[in-house]
Amino acid sequence: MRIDVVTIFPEYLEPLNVSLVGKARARGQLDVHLHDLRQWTTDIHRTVDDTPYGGGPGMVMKPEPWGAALDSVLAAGPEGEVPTLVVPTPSGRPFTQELAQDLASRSWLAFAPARYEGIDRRVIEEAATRMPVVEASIGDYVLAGGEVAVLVMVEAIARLLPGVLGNAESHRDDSFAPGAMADLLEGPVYTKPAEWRGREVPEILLSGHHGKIAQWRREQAFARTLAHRPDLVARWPRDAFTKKEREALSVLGLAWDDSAGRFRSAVEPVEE
Ligand code: 6GU
Repeated sequence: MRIDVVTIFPEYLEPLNVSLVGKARARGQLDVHLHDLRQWTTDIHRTVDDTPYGGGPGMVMKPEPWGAALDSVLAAGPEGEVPTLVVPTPSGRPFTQELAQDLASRSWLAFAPARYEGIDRRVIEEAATRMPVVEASIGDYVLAGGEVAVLVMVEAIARLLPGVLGNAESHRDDSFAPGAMADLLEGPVYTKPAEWRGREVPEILLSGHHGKIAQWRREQAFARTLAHRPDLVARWPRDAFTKKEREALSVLGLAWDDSAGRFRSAVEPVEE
């Protein structure tokens, strides 16, 4: 996969040289190109922002440098191909595991992280006439700029590329991976020693009963999801659970509500 990033802070992307992503680059699985947006400015001050039309606080990134940057990135890539342009912004669609998988299936991504109040809208509109554009947010909080969001997205995408994770099974059980564990948070994990500071590893994990261990892990995942993400509980389909698992859910106070068409707490209503 080829990745281009255009930013006024290329040094902010240094972590792309480290760990999983750094190794994927060294192995040639990821071809990352960083570009300083200011190289496409034409004035002596290398200006990338200006005041917003209509008034209001902050500054807006000017269209001309971004337009020239995207032209240049397009021209530098494989003949006849266009990248998918990813624009990190708190007003984008949620960056989910599903979106990470979609983006991981593409051969070329270009990231356009903004500083200030954002990029002049016409840049995104004009780019969309030439290439697929995805505006995405990594969560319900506001960062000072999109660079950290690029790091988050690139790491989530890179670990899904074939051959990047050591063990091909490693993302099978990820929280949010589609399949058996969809919409279920992962439960607790343990390693040696079996006793540490007076605390013992749950006995079931030492039992060698693989069926019972799998069942226990599922129940731990149910409890963790209920505690931390009741919104995910409301997405569980009834038929995703065996009779035995529905018993475990009822111990947690969760029962299928036929009129609501979802599981809900018999004790406290599940938050919307
Ligand atoms: Cl993608 N950018 C910024 N600036 N803030 C964010 C974000 C992105 N996602 C959540 N907050």
